[in-house]
Amino acid sequence: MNFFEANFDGLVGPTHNYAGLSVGNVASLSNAKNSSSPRQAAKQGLSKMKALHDLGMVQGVLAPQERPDVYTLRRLGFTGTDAQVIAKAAKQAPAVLRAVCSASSMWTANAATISPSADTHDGKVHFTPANLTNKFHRSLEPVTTGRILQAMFRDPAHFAHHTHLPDNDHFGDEGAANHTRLCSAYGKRGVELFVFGRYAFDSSQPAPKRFPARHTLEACEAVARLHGLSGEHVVYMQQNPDVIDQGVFHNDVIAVGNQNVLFYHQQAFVDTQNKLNELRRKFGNETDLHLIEVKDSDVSVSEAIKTYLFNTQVITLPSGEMAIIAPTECQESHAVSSYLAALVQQHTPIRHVHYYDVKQSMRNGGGPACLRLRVALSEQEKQAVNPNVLMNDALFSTLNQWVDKHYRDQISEADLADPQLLDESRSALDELTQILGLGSVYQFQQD
Ligand code: SUG
Repeated sequence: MNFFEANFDGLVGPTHNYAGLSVGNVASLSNAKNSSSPRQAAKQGLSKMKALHDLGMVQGVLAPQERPDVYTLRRLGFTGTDAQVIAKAAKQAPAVLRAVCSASSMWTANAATISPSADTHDGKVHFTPANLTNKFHRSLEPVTTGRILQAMFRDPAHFAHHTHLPDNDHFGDEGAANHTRLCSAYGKRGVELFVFGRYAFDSSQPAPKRFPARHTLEACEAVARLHGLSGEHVVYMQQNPDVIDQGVFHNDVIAVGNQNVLFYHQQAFVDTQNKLNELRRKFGNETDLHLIEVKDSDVSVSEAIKTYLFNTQVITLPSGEMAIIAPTECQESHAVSSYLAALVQQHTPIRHVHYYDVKQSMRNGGGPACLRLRVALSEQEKQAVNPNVLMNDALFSTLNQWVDKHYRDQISEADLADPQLLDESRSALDELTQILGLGSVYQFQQD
């Protein structure tokens, strides 16, 4: 049977803005309060999706969430009509209003952890939405994420959906941003590599000092249990606390993998050699495992954070060759672009590099890999996916028109207090659920 990897990219929501909400994420803090362009952001994302579709990849769209989240404002004691709730929050708690307006669900690498059917105990594809507890604005996402995933992957014969882990920092879970699957082929059982920032129940273990470690070992173990993975096919690696303290807030800012390739920075992990030996052993020798380590002397950690060299997508093209999908920031850096030009000449499966402009997202710390959720599927499982969410020429043009109709060109901090923004966002999402055939996944559609 034919197996492949599908990428589901987050469609940027109508409230995309720069609010400086993510301590530990350098770009988010340094662009705080700049004005944003939701329309441009959504179009940059759509262009990347279309480009991957045109490369012959299976590409899907993951819908954004309803923002501002007035339900959360009500839970926090703001009362009255929706417009009054927003006005009161703007006056009394502007930082809270900024948080409930974030379009952060666009970074779908953080939406969930997915284990393909070849790895799980019951032969189904398993989904666990990430609780994203470490950041208030992101902790508002998992319930709706779960609903949207269920509306996309409906068939219980193929897809198993779990509830997100308990909402507490002990089980802080950032989803697939810290999860990589290595395999000889998509349909063969793989090794699932879970990367965590700290131990929740053992404070004697190393942990970052300056910035938060958002994801715990205990969260990784819980997801592996839920998905019915065999211990012989799972590896847990700790992120180097020093790189978290330099701004590597997710592992996908310093490492990325695909099939038999793991591409990572020399400083990414703790106990690197032992752990990579475990990975080699569990991977087996059906095919060569390429562990491509980038040295400090080639690209420093700070250059990697600035350019997002590792927040690239390593994809397998229909030809069987691999390509790196990189942000234009990599092309603009001499160190990184020359590294990549040399890499594609070496004896690894990576033969091509393609650059795309996702600057609107990059300014909040979200590169090409943050914008996508990977789901390895068989042909039969793909047939069971809601077909309306799969990218093609017609959907690309419909979604571009939809963006033109509903999105503002510019948003600044003051605009977040405009009650009109909620109405605009709701009418956009209402229409989107019809385009994508999602049903009533949003709270406002259920009231
Ligand atoms: O969670 N930024 C996101 C970026 C997520 C990137 N994802 C991956 N690396 N997979 C975050 O830090 C910033 C929002 C703001 O500041 O307005 C933000 O949420």
